[in-house]
Amino acid sequence: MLKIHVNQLGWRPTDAKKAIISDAGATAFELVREADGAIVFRGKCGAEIFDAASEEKVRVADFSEFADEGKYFLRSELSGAAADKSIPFNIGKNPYAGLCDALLEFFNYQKCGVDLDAGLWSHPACHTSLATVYGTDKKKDVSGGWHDAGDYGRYIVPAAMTVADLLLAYELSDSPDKKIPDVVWFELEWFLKMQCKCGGVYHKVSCATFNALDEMPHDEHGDLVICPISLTATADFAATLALASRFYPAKKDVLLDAARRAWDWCMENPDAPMFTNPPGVSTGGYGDKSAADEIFWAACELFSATGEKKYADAITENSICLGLGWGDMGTYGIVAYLRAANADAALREKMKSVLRDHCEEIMQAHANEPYGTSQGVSYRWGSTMQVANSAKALLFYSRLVEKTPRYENAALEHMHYILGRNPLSQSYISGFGANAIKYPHHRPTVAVGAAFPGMVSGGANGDLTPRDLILNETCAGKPPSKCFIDHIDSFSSNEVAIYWNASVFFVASLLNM
Ligand code: 9MR
Ligand code: 9MR
Ligand code: ZN
Repeated sequence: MLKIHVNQLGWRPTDAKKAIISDAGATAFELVREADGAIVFRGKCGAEIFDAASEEKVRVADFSEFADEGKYFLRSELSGAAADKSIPFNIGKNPYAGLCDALLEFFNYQKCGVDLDAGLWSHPACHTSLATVYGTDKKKDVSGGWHDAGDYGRYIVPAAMTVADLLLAYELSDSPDKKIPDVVWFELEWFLKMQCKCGGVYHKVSCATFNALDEMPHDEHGDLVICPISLTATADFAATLALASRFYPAKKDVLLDAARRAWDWCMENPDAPMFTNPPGVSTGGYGDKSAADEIFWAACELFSATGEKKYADAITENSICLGLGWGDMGTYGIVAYLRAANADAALREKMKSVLRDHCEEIMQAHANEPYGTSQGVSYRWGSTMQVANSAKALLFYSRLVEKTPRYENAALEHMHYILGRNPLSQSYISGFGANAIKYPHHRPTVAVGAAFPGMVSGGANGDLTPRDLILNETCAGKPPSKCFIDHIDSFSSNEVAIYWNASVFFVASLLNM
């Protein structure tokens, strides 16, 4: 068991560099050059800290002042045991080279409905047959879009936040050679197909049940079912297309028209029941308790895109809400409103202060978490995204309201957790880090027998989802941040998903990693 936890890619010379040693007996540490074993830096460990999420006493090994480029590892004497070593890592100008490209490349691999030319993972077009609208004999072409995750369902709700993250990453990045990723338009074309003539948007399309774990996409031949229209999918669709309309000038009218019709449907059907899988369908549900946050987001995006009064009227102090996960989307609404021309000054100030309070809460939790997170003891299905989402909130504030260096630094600390500085010394991104995930719950990975680089794993899940047998077998009784297994069967700790990739991509690209 590794006890000295580092970002397995390393650090940039001028960044703060802190490793965590999960052994209170370690009091001093050495930084050793890998090539010749020379000790290049010695330091004292910080005071003992109790980390609630791993239920361990840890110490910080801070070597920020050492900035010489090279490959190193850390070494320390542990209580009563021999010296322990960390995984070797780089100090260099760009230890994260290739990371953002790989995180984005994932969206090419997840393409549905087209021939995929991608080495080992190549396959002919999948899921191209017409789909049946549930409960009718109506057939519809809804080909295209991305497979959601390790399964081949295509769901509007999680796809909406994915598109938002990719477009906002483009918009807020200060990289000189940025460009709008082509794969986003691929997804938007699918969105357009998922709208009914009535303006409402179908919640999802998939086979009725999940297929075998070792099936390539084109080998899934079950009938495709389009699930009923939902309020959350329709509001998310309106928000996403209104947002996208400013990125694709040539398509602006098509996108805005679809977004407006979706909005009108929401206004005409405010009491539509929240989505649950209809009888016979058991793929991803993406149900919700409330659509208020999705409607708030849609109103803010449509107002930002059109400046029209009817959307402004829907935005009130009471409607302001927070959230950056597929179930709670409020912060995206704030982000849209803060960018809108002609926004109401008082409402804008209110939203800034709501976002600032939220960021301060994140910073308070962050101050108590040696691994650089702000989770408390909450590690649930998709915890890697939740870690990235806290960083995302900090970056939205810092880039849209006021440049805030301590928020920027905290966001980077969250990334160190994802890249291996965590209680398990586990890099949650395939191909990045000496101990990166290798066996994600991802059908093409299982079918081919190899994972492609740049996939973000869901991560530690202290809830021990009962149906996830392998997670229960290996992690029962463990503290929340240690409930993880790099195993193809652990769908609740080691699946991959488009919105987990997009969240991490957003943070990594804004931080120029
Ligand atoms: O593979 C499925 C995965 O994509 C879902 O996230 C997960 C949760 O609904 O379910 C997985 O399917 C499993 C099923 O629920 C239980 N039996 C094993 C399946 C994995 O092969
Ligand atoms: O990411 C979703 C997570 O927040 C939920 O707790 C979980 C159970 O409802 O579902 C996750 O989403 C899965 C979806 O239902 C099917 N495709 C794979 C998704 C990631 O595991
Ligand atoms: Zn497909």
